[in-house]
Amino acid sequence: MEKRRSEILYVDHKFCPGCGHGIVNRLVAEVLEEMNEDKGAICAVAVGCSSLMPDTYGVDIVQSQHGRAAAVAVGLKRCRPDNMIFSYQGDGDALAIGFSETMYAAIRNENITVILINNNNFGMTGGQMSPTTLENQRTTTSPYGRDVSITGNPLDVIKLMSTLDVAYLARGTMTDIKEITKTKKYIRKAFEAQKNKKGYSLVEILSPCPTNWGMTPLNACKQINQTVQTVYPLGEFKGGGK
Ligand SMILES: Cc1ncc(C[n+]2csc(CCOP(=O)(O)OP(=O)(O)O)c2C)c(N)n1
Ligand code: SF4
Repeated sequence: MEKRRSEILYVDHKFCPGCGHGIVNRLVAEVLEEMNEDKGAICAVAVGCSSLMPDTYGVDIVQSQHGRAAAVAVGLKRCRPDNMIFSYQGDGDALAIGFSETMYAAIRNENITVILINNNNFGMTGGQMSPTTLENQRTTTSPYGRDVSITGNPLDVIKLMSTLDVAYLARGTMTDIKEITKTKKYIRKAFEAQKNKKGYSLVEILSPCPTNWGMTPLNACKQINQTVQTVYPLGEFKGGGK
């Protein structure tokens, strides 16, 4: 059978088996192609597993310093206002060291799109606790489970940004076909907001990291469905009208 694949994805991705990044890469590629924006799209990545993209993803990509992808995307958009500009970041990258860049791009309602992969940990470096790690979740730096009396509560960035004057906020996941379809719709709406010059758009995607969660891919998806999404609810939170 003929293998259907977006032109942007010109070689196989390098993520671990069962990782959510690969599926999200595909969704972003499909949306850009369907919107005829694939040729001029420019992506900013920083560190984390998203930094594996430049080898496999066929749009121009700027490799930024840790956490700085949103600021780099803002610079790109201001120089190239007619190009589709997005950052593609993990939660450790965007919400730990890059928190300031992430928030200030939203506070200024910059006309960029942020694709945020929330896998509840710093994946590439071995599964350390990140701002989004769940209460009691074991990681390599919280071996007895995250103690929120010491670390504060898990960070819900969409809740935080909901108070801001931004164009579009949504949270999806990719645990089954129904959710993948919805998440693709969210990504499309986020890029449409940018195209219509409405301002800042962010789609957070709850994503499994079977390698660091120590789970099979199927159990990692179950963990998202049964636990993660009770802390980080799915849906559109701003700008969700047609
Ligand atoms: C300035 C700097 N600090 C720390 C690191 C180490 N580092 C590389 S990847 C990473 C974690 C990224 O985690 P996340 O953004 O959640 O992405 P994931 O790998 O989980 O997709 C860290 C801390 C670095 N490369 N540069
Ligand atoms: S370490 Fe986790 S996030 Fe990174 S590629 Fe592997 S499964 Fe995906």
